[in-house]
Amino acid sequence: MSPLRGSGARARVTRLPRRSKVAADSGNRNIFRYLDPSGEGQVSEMEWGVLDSIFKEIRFSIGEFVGFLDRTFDNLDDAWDFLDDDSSGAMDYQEFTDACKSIGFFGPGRPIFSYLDKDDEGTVSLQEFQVVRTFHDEPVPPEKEEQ
Ligand SMILES: [Ca+2]
Ligand SMILES: [Ca+2]
Repeated sequence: MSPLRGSGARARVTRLPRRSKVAADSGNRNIFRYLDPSGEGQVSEMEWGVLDSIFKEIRFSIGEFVGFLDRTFDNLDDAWDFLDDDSSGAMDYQEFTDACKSIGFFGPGRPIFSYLDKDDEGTVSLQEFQVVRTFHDEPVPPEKEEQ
């Protein structure tokens, strides 16, 4: 019997998981993966609550990170020149952690980096880095002032 017998054999198409009812938008994708390691594309409502608070925490951390950049550099272009230490046009994780140390930022580096690395390929491009500008534009929470 020929092992090649069976003309009907065809490659099995692996179906992508159905889109979760909780949409994992690009900003949340990396975090989403933490909570959905099996990749079934579903998070329960309870998990979503956890996700949401993690997400807020990461946004807060990035806000802090951007604050550090602000205090250290004149503008974000200068910050980028510093972050992309070897001027390769992208910041890898090593460059990121080195830069964090240099500016004295000891926040949660990995989640911040993962957030910035939107396409998840392991480096943050200048274009991906632009997202920090949105943290700039966020209204600063009003300080509790007398009067
Ligand atoms: Ca680089
Ligand atoms: Ca990237």
